[in-house]
Amino acid sequence: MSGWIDEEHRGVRYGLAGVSLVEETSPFQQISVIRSERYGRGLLLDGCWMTAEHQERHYHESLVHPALCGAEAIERILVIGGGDGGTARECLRHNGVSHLDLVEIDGRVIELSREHLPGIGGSAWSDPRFHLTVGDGIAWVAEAADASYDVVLVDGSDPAGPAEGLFNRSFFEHCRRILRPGGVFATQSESPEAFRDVHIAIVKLLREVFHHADPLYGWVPMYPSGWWSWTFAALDSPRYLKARPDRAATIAGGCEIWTPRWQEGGFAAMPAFVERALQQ
Ligand code: SPD
Repeated sequence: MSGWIDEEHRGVRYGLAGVSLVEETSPFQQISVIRSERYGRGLLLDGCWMTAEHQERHYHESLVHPALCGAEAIERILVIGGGDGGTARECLRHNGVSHLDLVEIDGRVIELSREHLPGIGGSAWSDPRFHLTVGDGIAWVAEAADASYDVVLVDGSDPAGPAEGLFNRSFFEHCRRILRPGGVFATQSESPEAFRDVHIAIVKLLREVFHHADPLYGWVPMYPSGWWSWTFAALDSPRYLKARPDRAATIAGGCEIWTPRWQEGGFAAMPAFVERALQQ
């Protein structure tokens, strides 16, 4: 069926012209794969845009590189969610990564992404450093040993349905506990426009749980409002704010969006209403 495929959010539609390729219900959610005219193949979960071939870099480069260019070490990485493989792909471009665990709750998201959107995970799926678990990320962090990861990245969907538990204090406290000294935590933190209160609540909570937490602002064109955020946190210093030149040099040439300068601008671009809300 060809036509408009929309995410509807609070009386606004965010849509692409295209055709539906797959509609199925997994034990966790409704999964849709589409082919759009503008951005290639795309994935929606429960009717919300997750990714699309020709714009996924806005999201994945923004989540990954400030964390991996800021952490003291990047040997062991944990990705919670991220079943399309894009976050793992960007992490594995860093030579210093020797082990990456990806824990995705919905095995069908992985299978359908590999079948219909193979370029998003790219070579990550066959990389010997990549270790896939289909399971509950919340249980994984609760059971992981203290100080067992250098970087923890949460690539979940919106805080409803299976992703709801990825945004609360207990989950964030476990993420803090399993980080090694000098480690960095990062999560997608919703839109400051379309999910204003949720965005502010995530940043406030991360500032309570970690000593340092700061949102970076960028764009994901098909997400509600297009204006998006990722929040980075650390215990020892806001080490994610500035990219280490050695790490940046190895990945910048292959990025479409991310550069050290773009990153600094993204952290500086906090809108006034968020700044005021965080001061209260
Ligand atoms: N509103 C959409 C938030 C989705 C975040 N995760 C996207 C998955 C891309 N790997």
